[in-house]
Amino acid sequence: MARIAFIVTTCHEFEGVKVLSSVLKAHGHQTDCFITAEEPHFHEVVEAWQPDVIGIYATTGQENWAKHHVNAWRKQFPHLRVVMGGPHPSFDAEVLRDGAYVDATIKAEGEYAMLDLVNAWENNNSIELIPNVGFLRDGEPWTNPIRPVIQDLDSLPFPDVDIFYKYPFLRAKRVMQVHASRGCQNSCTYCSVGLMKKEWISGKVGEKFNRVKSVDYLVEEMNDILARYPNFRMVNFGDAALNMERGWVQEFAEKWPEKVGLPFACNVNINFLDEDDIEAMSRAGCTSVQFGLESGSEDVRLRVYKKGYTDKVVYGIPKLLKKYKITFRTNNIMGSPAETLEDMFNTVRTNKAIKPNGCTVLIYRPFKSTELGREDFEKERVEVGKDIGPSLQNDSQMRRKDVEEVVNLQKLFNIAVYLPFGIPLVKALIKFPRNPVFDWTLLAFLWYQHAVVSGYGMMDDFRLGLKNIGQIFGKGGGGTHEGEGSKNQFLDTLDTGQDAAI
Ligand code: B12
Ligand code: SF4
Repeated sequence: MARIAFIVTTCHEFEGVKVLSSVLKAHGHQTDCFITAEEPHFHEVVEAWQPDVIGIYATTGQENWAKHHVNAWRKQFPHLRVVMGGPHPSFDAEVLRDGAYVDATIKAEGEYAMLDLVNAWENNNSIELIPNVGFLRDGEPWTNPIRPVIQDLDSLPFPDVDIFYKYPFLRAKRVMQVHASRGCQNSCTYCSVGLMKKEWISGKVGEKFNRVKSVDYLVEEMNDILARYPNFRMVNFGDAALNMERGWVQEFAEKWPEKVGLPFACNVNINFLDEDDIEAMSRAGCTSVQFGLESGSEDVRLRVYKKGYTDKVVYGIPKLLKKYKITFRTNNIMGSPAETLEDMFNTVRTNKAIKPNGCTVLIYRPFKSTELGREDFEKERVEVGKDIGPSLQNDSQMRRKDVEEVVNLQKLFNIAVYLPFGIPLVKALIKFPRNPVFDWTLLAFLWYQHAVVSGYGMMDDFRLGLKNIGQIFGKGGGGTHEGEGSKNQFLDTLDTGQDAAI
């Protein structure tokens, strides 16, 4: 039996970590999770738990936040092993070069790779043949071929919520985070999902990247959680799209109201949504949805981002959502190489026309794990040394003459959309240097949209924002904790729930 401590730096119940934990527990190991913002004495608390293995979850920009902690823990526990998983090491295993920090990485879905890895470490066996595992081979980072993604999500034990709900704040808040599926129907060029599909799927007939839990499994999972944590008043589905599989929402609408009965918010893929689905979702208790508009230009949306949403769909679905009294938020991208500043104002105009209840606006970030990001690096469109922290809300890494105006427009976007003379006003304002008023304007809108439109509740969302503010405006390693690379960090990801468009 090994003791595995997951460490995360965002106050959020992560589906991936929950499932890894439940699989490890089912095989006799002990696990816990430690969130920086929830532990005033984070370093000491992890140390006191005496882990054998530390598991770090990282998106790009977050990969180094735990370095100084690990260096110190290693002195206490010479046998300690450290593994990093999640989107960043799934595509970039360079972190392995610092052997004092990370011993192994895991690419793609981690449940059984992590189990094999922990077992191998425990029994002093070699890790070199374990699928999905990365390690230093002859001084160079190397990742083994991966095993197929888990086809039957119902074969997994229920996600281990206890490691997150041990924290009073997470279990007492209004909204519970749940996942009903994995994958995504789209392959947007600015998102890592496209490469996941290329690299994680072998091409065998019938192998699926988009998978759903059965409605029966989901309902049972929910009731298992609610029996122990009865305070939740609402559910937020974190999946890229709740309508991941045709027909699923219809069955869901039959069973959810009677067997669970909580209202919910979710992301939707508007290409696979018709009036019957929207009616079913409304009947099931859906109060609010989000979808990625990304650009007001159909050409950019279809040709550059490969989002697949035509103007007909973008203008048509909101009318149906309004008919069934479901509020909606759009996700929008500012500052990609495909757009001029004027194009970005066209995104404002499209939002004005379709009248969402809120607009989430993220700054384009070139990930090397995306089609568009790779092209940006190849064509030297990226200011490589510029530290923008882990978030997509703070700053731009693109080389463009109008970069400051783009970043200011992201902060003031909602003013442009919702004030009658918003566009000329914001056109004038973005010429000023970035300042705290612009940053607080962004936060105020984010707060309102989460709290009111998506139903998180004012106080919960305010507290969640404070706990997570570090990664919105933070630089360096991206952590809400004291230590190297985190001096500037205070809030993290207020954007909980805007998954589909990140
Ligand atoms: C839901 C979601 C969110 C949610 C929940 C976050 C989460 N990570 O669960 C919220 C809204 C909070 C969010 C926020 C952000 N997200 Co997000 N998000 C997603 C989304 C849509 C689904 C992720 C998911 O839940 N998958 C299902 C679960 C089961 O898989 P998983 O979490 O990846 O976990 C598996 C493996 O990664 C691995 N694993 C996970 N953790 C660990 C830990 C260890 C130790 C090991 C060994 C393995 C391991 O095993 C797990 C089980 O198989 C993806 C896009 C997509 N469709 O995949 C983007 C995605 C992950 N997000 C992304 C980004 C950029 C962000 C933000 C930085 C955006 C921002 N605010 O500026 C923040 C970062 C927050 C954070 N600290 O992680 C990027 C990451 C790209 C990259 N190269 O890093 C993605 C890939 C989308 C994209 N644009 O490409 N996000
Ligand atoms: S951006 Fe959203 S919709 Fe597009 S591929 Fe990524 S998760 Fe799917």
